[in-house]
Amino acid sequence: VLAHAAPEFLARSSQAPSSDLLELRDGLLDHPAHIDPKFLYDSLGSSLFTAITQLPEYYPTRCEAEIFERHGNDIARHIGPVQSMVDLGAGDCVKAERLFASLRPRHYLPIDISADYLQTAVRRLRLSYPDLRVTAIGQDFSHALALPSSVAAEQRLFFYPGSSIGNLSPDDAHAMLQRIHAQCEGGGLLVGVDRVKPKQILEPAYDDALHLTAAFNLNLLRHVNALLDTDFNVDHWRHVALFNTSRSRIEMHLEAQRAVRVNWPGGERAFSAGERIHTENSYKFTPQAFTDLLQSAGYRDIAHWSDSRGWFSVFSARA
Ligand code: AVJ
Repeated sequence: VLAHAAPEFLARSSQAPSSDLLELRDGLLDHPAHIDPKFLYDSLGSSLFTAITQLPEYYPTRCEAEIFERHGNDIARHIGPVQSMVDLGAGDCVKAERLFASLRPRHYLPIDISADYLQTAVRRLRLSYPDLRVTAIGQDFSHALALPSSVAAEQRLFFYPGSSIGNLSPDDAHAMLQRIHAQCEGGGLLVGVDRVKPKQILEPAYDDALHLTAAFNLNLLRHVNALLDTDFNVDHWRHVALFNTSRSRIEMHLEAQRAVRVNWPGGERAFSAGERIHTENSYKFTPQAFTDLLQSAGYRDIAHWSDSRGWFSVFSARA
């Protein structure tokens, strides 16, 4: 249920919906166990991710910024006029903000599961851009995309940066692209995609020397403890990141460093030493593979730009 928390702030209640809790519990009981990566983003998790984007090993954010800096004018020309800009997984809203000057949206709609974090970002934006209409939406858009009916359908741009789409399985990515397509006919999509490259570059980006990614991954257990009343002891787990070449994805896991029993009201799960919980996939694409995916989801006029090393690409397509 949508509720008005503040003018132009639409948020679900701060409690996770019961379907999320069931999904979490089922994932913990599965073999192998898994937790959806959206649960990485409690308030501390969002801050840790922002810190990760500043690490020397974590190249995607800088590569994408380089693409917008070098090719921003071409990209804006390809997109055409923008009335409303819907930012999927907006986080601190900094990426969208850099495009305001070239895209000149009238109405900005950041959506993020981390509602409190988003609200802080939006407060700052409203001061800097008094003429921009901002509607912040604290929502999990992984299953359904619900936009307020007051948003003009014409010249709507969906912005899905940072290779967040890489978190989805190929089937789920296809379904997400179709859902976006259904909501932006006459408009378009601007999406950032991380590219296939050698393991020697990929793995350190997800297993950095400062162990920020380890903290980001382990923080998931604190968040799950808060949501499910589980008794995970973070000290008993270690961060694992590896590139799965055949599936073209980075995988993050949490590995039990010894035999562990996890309890929660109404359930428990035993993990043996070395047993893992799968916490994230981050798919890497070739430009051809992503072009095919966009085409199969119904997009046309597909163009893409890359950074100087060819590590990351930004795609613009019409719905
Ligand atoms: C926010 C999903 C794009 O997959 O690179 C960063 C998340 N995980 N380090 C990514 C993440 C570990 C990030 N995305």
